[in-house]
Amino acid sequence: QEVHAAEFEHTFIAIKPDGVQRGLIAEIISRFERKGFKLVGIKILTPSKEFAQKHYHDLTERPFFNGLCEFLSSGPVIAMVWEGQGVISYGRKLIGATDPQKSEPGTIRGDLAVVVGRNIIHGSDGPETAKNEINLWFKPEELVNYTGNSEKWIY
Ligand code: 3AN
Repeated sequence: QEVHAAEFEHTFIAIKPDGVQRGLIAEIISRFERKGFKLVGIKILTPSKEFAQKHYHDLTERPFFNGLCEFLSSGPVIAMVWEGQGVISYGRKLIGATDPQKSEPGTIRGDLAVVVGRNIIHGSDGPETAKNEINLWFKPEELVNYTGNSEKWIY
């Protein structure tokens, strides 16, 4: 059983192919960065459809499952791990509601997306999914562990 201090909470965040192709990578990263969360893993890759199916395994019964997996594997995705106190639930707040028509202005989806099937970003919805998704997308050695003066401002 691993024991982690609250500030070492991790979440998995992905910028989906629409976010990448619309040129929103820096915009999205900057919202997490300016909040004070810490980027500890990042890569760009085009997932295979099989990989997308693994990522969305909870949604296999949903009618949009196939289209969703086709979409996620249709182009490059930015896969990231963000660290910080409360980053899982606050990350969801930064992202906004699943349907961009219902996401509040000021959230990533509220400001930058229009339809649910093209909602530009994914974020883990709880501690268990965060752990599973990080394990699926990253090897332990792909994550950094660093401290510096910034620790004074990152909680
Ligand atoms: P979230 O991404 O906000 O956690 P989930 O886990 O319910 O939402 O859905 C995963 C993804 O499935 C969403 N990001 C969205 O791209 C897609 N999705 C959800 N509902 C629909 C829908 N009604 N039609 C098409 N795609 C959907």
